[in-house]
Amino acid sequence: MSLRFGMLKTLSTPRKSLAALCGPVLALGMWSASPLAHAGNQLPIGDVNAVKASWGIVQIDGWAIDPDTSDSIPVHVYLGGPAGSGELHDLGYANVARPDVAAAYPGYGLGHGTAYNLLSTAQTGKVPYYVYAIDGQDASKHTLIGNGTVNIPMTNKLPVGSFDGAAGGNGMVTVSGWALDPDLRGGAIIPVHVYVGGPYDSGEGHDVGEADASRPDVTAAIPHYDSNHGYNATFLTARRGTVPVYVYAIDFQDAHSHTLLGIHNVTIE
Ligand SMILES: [Ca+2]
Ligand SMILES: [Ca+2]
Repeated sequence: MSLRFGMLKTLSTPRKSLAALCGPVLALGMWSASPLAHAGNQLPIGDVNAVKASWGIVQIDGWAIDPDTSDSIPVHVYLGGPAGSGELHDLGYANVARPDVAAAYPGYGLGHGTAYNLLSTAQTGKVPYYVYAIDGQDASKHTLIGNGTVNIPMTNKLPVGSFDGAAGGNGMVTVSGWALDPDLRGGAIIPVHVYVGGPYDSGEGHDVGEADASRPDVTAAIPHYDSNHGYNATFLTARRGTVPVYVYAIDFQDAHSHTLLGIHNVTIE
């Protein structure tokens, strides 16, 4: 059985043009109720608060409000150039709670942040980015709420971690340890695959899920990876006798890459 490597589901790379995403212009009478009465269409406001990048990934945090409505509005990001020439990433609606923005713009509600969406890109090096908030009433109109240059690393960092312990039982194996991808700080978690009786090309494969169990010692020892990165799994096996157990951590960006975290021998009855 081989490792079940596949494309990462959480990454997406929309390629549609800005124009293709623009809907029909709404008539004035269809506008949503406005917190601030105003005669004409007002263009969105917003800001980009932080930009992060690792190999293959850009993350942008910001907010956007259309002054004409308390509804959330879409945000588009272009990498490599402005709208029309760059690589489009549709962040969807900026609807993540941003209490600071809500406090600064009372009457518009809480949900106007973009959070750190994962934008998958093949671009590397110093890459220009442009962030647009799309008007809530006229999708052909937008506001550039931030732009600059993000430095996208040229190389992928492979997972790190540990295979701390293993135990055999009556037709069962238990493994424990921790794993994380150094490219992704914060809450990103990665899968762990275990092979009994040999490495991934000859052993019996088990996908034991993502390393998301509590490991306060790891959290304390490795700053900025402040999430749960432990794994602790017990599973059935057909193998018997004293056999080696291999544990692999699967890379976050590239599911074809992995790190062998360790090998332990167990005895299975
Ligand atoms: Ca508007
Ligand atoms: Ca990585």
